[in-house]
Amino acid sequence: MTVESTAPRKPRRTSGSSGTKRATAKKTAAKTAETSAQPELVQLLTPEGQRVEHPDYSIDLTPDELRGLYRDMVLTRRFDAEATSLQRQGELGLWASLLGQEAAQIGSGRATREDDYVFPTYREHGVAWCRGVDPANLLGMFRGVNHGGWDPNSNNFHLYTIVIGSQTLHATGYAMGVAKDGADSAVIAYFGDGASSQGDVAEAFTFSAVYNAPVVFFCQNNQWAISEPTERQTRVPLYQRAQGFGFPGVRVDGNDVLACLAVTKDALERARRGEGPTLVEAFTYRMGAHTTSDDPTKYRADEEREAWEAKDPILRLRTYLEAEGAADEAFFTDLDAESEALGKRVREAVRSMPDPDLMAIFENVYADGSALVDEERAQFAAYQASFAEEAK
Ligand SMILES: Cc1ncc(C[n+]2csc(CCOP(=O)(O)OP(=O)(O)O)c2C)c(N)n1
Ligand SMILES: [Mg+2]
Repeated sequence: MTVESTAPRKPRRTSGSSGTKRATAKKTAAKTAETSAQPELVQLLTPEGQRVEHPDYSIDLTPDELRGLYRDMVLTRRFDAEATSLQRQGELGLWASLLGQEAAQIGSGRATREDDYVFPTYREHGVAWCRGVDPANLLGMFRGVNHGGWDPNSNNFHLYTIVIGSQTLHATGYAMGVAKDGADSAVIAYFGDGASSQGDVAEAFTFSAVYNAPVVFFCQNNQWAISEPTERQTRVPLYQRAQGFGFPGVRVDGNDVLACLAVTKDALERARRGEGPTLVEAFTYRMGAHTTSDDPTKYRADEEREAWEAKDPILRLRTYLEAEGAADEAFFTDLDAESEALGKRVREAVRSMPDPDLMAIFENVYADGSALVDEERAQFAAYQASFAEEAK
């Protein structure tokens, strides 16, 4: 693939746009649907669950592998719903739902190899699942009982990063290190459409291009950065940004798990071959609120969400599985039971998370200790002890 490959490609068959069915929907909804019928969008499974071919990307999966992707998406959605409920029940302080982005995350996550390294934002619950991070461990930070919840090196999955876009720089530096080590693994950095406006992301693009770093920039364009729409971030489709930095960009249907898998695999292999970075823009939609603290009805029309419901990533794969006879009723019934068991396990795990030792906040600040931290520790210990004295 060359820089020229960012030019629009014509798929052999394009999907029918759900936008045409909703001609009466409000302007925002019509606009969103319209953008999905783009010739440059890589798609292998239409919103109607129909398999289509693409001249540059192909994929041939066994029924078992297809069922595996479906299972990943269903369990991730179930876990995510449980986390939202736990926040509403007061068990978590906050939750950032991935609802609607399951295909982008499972497709790209399953494209990674065990020795690749992943740098997520705070919404990559599906990618975490693919990397083998226990879903319950994702919740400690959102409950406020730890600063992360897992050892990044156990699964090559970095801690969640809230500082928008900064992980693209961490990923670039890490990838430059991978190249210096002569390893043939790759690095993938996740970020959002809003993050694309951050200086950090521009710097990461520049450095990775100039140093030919083995990194894939995976942008989930979910159309919103809290209440700001993508048109406030860019005048050109985001994938085209890469061209100015001198590496390829590709836009993939982010609600098509097969296309996300194929495109990300291709980009990771390119990185492993020493051909440098790729920007993948997964064109998707944030179906829920930004976080549980947000109310999207204040800034976007219901019709927009409804238009995207017709492109649901899980439903389209189910339709395909059923049409192909690749999954029977027992598979779906068993998966329902597995989902419920996962919800229960996560619920119980969160409720039994021990409160942290408050003094632990002073640990791991300096390797050799510090007089200032010692003083603050002593002050805090005295402050805590004052409550015990008051109670006497
Ligand atoms: C440097 C920085 N600026 C601002 C924020 C506040 N903030 C948190 S999420 C967010 C929007 C991010 O949008 P996007 O990159 O599209 O990701 P999404 O939440 O849609 O997945 C902002 C501005 C932050 N966390 N960090
Ligand atoms: Mg966004």
